Amino acid sequence: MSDANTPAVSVVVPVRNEAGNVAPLVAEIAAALAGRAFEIVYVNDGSSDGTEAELVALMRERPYLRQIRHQVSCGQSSAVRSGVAAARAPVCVTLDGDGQNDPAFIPALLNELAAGAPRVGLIAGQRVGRQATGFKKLQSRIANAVRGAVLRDGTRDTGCGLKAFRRDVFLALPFFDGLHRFLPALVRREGYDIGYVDVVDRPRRAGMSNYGMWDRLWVGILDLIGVWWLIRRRNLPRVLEVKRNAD
Ligand SMILES: Nc1nc2c(ncn2[C@@H]2O[C@H](COP(=O)(O)OP(=O)(O)O)[C@@H](O)[C@H]2O)c(=O)[nH]1
Ligand SMILES: [Mg+2]
Repeated sequence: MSDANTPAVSVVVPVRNEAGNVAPLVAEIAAALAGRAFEIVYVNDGSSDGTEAELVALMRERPYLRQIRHQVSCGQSSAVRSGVAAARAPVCVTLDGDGQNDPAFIPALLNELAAGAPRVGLIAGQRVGRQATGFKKLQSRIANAVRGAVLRDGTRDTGCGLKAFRRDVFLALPFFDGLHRFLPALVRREGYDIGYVDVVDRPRRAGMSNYGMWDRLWVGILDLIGVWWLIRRRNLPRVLEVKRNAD
C-alpha cells in the first residue's frame, strides 16, 4: 500500500510494554493481509520498555505501520479508541499485542463482516482451545457466564482481542474505561447484528500479562451494571428522510 492511498482496513493494536512482541506480530499481520490495502496502527499506551524504539525501527522499513502514543498510560479501552479514531480505513480490526491472537484469522473476520453488511456491525473472535492457565480460564468462564446472563448478548466470549467492525459504528458507542470487554452488547444496542468466528488462541510470546484478577473483577462488576443500564435505557429511532416532491 502506498501512503497516499486510503487503506481498506486498519489493524489497531493496543500495547503497553510489549517489547519483543512487536516485530513478529507486525510480520504476521502483514502476511495475513498481503494483497489488501491495509495499515497497522499501534497504540503505545505509555510503555516504559523498548516498545516505542522497536516500533520506530520497524516503521523505517514498513510504510504501512504507524504508532500513536499516549504520554501516560490510559488503559486498553482508551488505546483502542485512540487507534480507531486515528485509523484511516472504514473497517477496523483489533488484536492484542502480545501474540496471543493469531493474525491468520483476520481475513475470516473481514470476510464475515463484508458478507453480513450492512446488518452486521461487529465480528467477534471467540476463543477455542485456550492457552491460559486453569485459574485464568476459570475466571474468564465465570465472567463470561455472568455477563451473558445479565446482558443476554448471545456471546460466549467477549475477552478475545480479535474483532472486526465498522469504524463509524465503534466511534458512535458511548465511551467508558472498560468498553473493549462489552463490544457485542454495545454494538447490538445500536441496532446491529453480531457475527462470530472461532479463533485458536496462542500463548503470550514474551513479557507478562498487564492484568491481575482484582483489576478486572471490581471494575468488571461496575461496568456490567453500567452496560445493563445503557441497554435498559436504549431508545433507537428508525430515522427516514422524507424525499422532496419532484414537481
Ligand atoms: N494500551 C494498553 N494496552 C494494554 C493495557 N493493558 C493491557 N494492554 C494490552 O492489551 C492486550 C491484552 O493484555 P494482556 O496483558 O495480554 O492481558 P491477558 O491476555 O488477559 O493476560 C495486550 O496487547 C496488552 O499489551 C493498557 O493499560 N493499555
Ligand atoms: Mg494476553
